[in-house]
Amino acid sequence: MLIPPAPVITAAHLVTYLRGSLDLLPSELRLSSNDVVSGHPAPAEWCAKECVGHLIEVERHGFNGMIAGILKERDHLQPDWDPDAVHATRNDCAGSVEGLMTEFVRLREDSIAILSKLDHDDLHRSGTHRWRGPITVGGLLRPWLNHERMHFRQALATLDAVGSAIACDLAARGEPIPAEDH
Ligand code: NI
Repeated sequence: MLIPPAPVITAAHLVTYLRGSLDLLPSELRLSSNDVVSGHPAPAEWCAKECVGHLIEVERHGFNGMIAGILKERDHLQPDWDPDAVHATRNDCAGSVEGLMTEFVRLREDSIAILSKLDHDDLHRSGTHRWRGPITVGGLLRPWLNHERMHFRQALATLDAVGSAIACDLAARGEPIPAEDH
């Protein structure tokens, strides 16, 4: 079977997608109860707030930060960072939705501003990513989009799974189900 090549992702396409989740994620999390945003579908799985915390850190270190570094200096080498240690330190589970959303919106607006200003020459500048190796600015657009889609879906699926589990639990005990948990 012939698999068609993946279409080229432009910075404008990525901006459209990042703007979409910038609108949707804060409204989804703010509309959900604290039990739902802090709940885990399974013990080893993230709550929705942790999904957003992960999006923030990978954007900060791997995409926004990487592109900003490449634009600033030749042969930029991504500073080393430990995603697991950063994730543990953030402790998003215990944090407030508002604090998390403020951080997410601020970084996301900065990312959109950076992407919106990229010109043809910028897209061909390159640096070295710790895990991906030598990469151009243009080469980071597809991985960024893929990463965003993956964890955007994960955050929404997590809210659905936890919300349904809480509603089932309340129904089983004959208790009223709050509107936002339906
Ligand atoms: Ni990830």
